[in-house]
Amino acid sequence: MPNVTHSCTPFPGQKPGTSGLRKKTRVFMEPGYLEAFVQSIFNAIVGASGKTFVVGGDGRFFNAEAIQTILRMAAANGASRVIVGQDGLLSTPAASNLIRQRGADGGLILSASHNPGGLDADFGLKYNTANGGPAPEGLTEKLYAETQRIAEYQTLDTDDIDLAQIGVSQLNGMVVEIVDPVADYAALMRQLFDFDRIRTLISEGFTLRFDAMHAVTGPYAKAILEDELGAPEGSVINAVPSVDFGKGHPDPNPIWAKPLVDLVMSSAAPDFAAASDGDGDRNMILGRSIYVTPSDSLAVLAANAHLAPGYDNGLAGVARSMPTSTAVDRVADALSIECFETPTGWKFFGNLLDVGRITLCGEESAGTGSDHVREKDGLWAVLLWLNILAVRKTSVHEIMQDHWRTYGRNYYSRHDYEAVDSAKAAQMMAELIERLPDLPGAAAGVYVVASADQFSYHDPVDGSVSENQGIRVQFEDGSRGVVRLSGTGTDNATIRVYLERFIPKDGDLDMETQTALQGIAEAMAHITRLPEICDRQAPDVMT
Ligand code: VG1
Ligand code: CO
Repeated sequence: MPNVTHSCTPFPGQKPGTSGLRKKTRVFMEPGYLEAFVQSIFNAIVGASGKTFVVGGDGRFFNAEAIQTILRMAAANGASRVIVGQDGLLSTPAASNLIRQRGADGGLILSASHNPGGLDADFGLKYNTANGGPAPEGLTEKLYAETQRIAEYQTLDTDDIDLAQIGVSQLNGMVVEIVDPVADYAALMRQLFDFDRIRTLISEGFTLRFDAMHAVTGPYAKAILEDELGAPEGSVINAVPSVDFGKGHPDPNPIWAKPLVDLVMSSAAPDFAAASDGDGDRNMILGRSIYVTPSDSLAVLAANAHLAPGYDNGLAGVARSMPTSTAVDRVADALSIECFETPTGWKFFGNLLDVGRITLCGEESAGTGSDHVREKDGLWAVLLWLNILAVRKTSVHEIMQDHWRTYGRNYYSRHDYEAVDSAKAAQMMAELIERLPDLPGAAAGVYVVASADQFSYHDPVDGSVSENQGIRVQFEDGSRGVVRLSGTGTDNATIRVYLERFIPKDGDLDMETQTALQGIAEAMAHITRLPEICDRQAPDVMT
C-alpha cells in the first residue's frame, strides 16, 4: 500500500519548551492539525523508521480517532511496532511503565490531563522518550523548530484498526499490538507494595473510597483496589471512563472533587479516600475529616516510604518542584538525604531519577511519584498511603498530627487567577522582575522580604540551565510566596500565586489554612500588584 503525502502549513500552536501540545478539541480536529504535530514529533526524533512506540490516552473525546491517525502515520513513517492500550486507553503512568518494560523508543500519550474533555473542551498530545518520561528540553526545542517548518506529512489510506481486540495485527508492515492497559501496571504495583497486608487491613473493616472522576483510572482502580485488594464493590466510584468525563472537570482537588471532600467531612466518612485526574497521574489524599495537601503528602510519603517493600532500603534522595512547600525538605534533612528543587513539570525529575540521585519526587499540583516510572502516578500514591496505613495501623488524621508534631507544619495554598488577559499578566511579571532588586528589606504588611529572585535551574546531571522558572519571594520569618504563569492553560493566561507559612512543631498546628496564610496572600498582592494590573480582587481557585 503506497504512502500518501499531504502538504500542511507550519502552525503556531506549539509553545517552546513544552513536551506536548494542549489545545481546544476542535482545533485538534481541524484537517491536518494533529497530523502536522505528529509528523513534527517523528521529524524531531529523526524519523520513526524501525522504531517501537507505545500509544494510548485517557479516553477523552477524539482519543480513538486520534489514535487511528497516529497508527496510519507511524506505519507510513516506517515504524516497526506500535503497542496500544485496549480501546485506546492507557493512563500516563501505565504508558510510562509500558515504554520502559517493553524497551520502546518512545510513546505518544493523548491527554489534556485534568482539563475537561469533549468537543468544546480540551485535547492534548505529548511525546515521552525511551526512559518513559516527558521529552527533555533539548528535544522539545527540536520539536518546536519542526512545528515551525513542517510542510508535509506521511500517512496511509486504510481502514481503522479494531482497538477493542487484544492481539497482534499488521498495518502495512508495521505490527500493531493491542494490550490490556492494566496488567503490566498492576504487576509493577504488586512488586512495590505489600498487597497481603493491605488486603488484611481491608478485610478487617478499613473502608475506602476512590473517585476515578469518569476518567482513565477507573479500570485500574477497580482491578487493583476492588478485585485484588478486596475493597467492596462500589468502593471505586465514577469508574467507567467517558469521553466527556461525565461533563466534569477531572481534577482531583477540593474544588473539582468537592463531593468526595464533603463525604470525608460527614458522618458517613470512610477511613480513607482518594481521587485521580483525567490521565491518572495526579492524586488527592483524604482521611476521615482531613484533606492532605499534596506538599504534605509528599513529605509524609518520604518519611514513611521504607514501610513498603519497594522502598525498604530507604531513599537515595528526594526532589520537589520549586513552588511545592518545603515540608519534604525537613524530612530529607532528618534522613540526611539530598533534596533537590526543580522547575515545575515532571520532565525535570527525569535525570535525577535516571542516575539514582532521588527515589521520590513530587509537585504541589497533586503529583507524586518515584523511580518506578518516569511520570507522576496517582494510583501509586494511593497504594503507598494504604501500605503505610496498613503497617502503622492508625488514621490519616493521626499520621498528619504526628508528622507536624515531629517536623512542624508548612501551611500551604495555591491561588489561581484564570483566563487573565495575557498582555496584563505579562506586564505584571515584567514589572515585578524589574522591581526584584529593590524588594529585599521591603515591608509588606507584617512581612518583611528577605530575598527575591527569578528561579533558574542548573541540572546537576547534564549541566543544562533552565531560566525564568518563576519568581520566589522569601520572607524573614521563613514564609514564602511564589508567582508564575501556567504553561498548560488553554484560555489566555493563568497566574499562579503559591503561599507558604512555616509553623514550628511547638506552634499552632491547628489553624484553618486560608486564615493562616491571609497575611502572606496580602503581602504577595502588594508585592506583585496583581489586583491593580490585572484587575482581579480574588483568585478563581484556591487549592
Ligand atoms: C501544571 C502544574 C504542574 C504540572 C503540570 C502538568 O502546570 O502546575 O505542576 O506538572 O500542570 O500536570 P502549569 O504550568 O499549568 O502550572 V498534568 O497532570 O497535565 O500532566
Ligand atoms: Co494529569
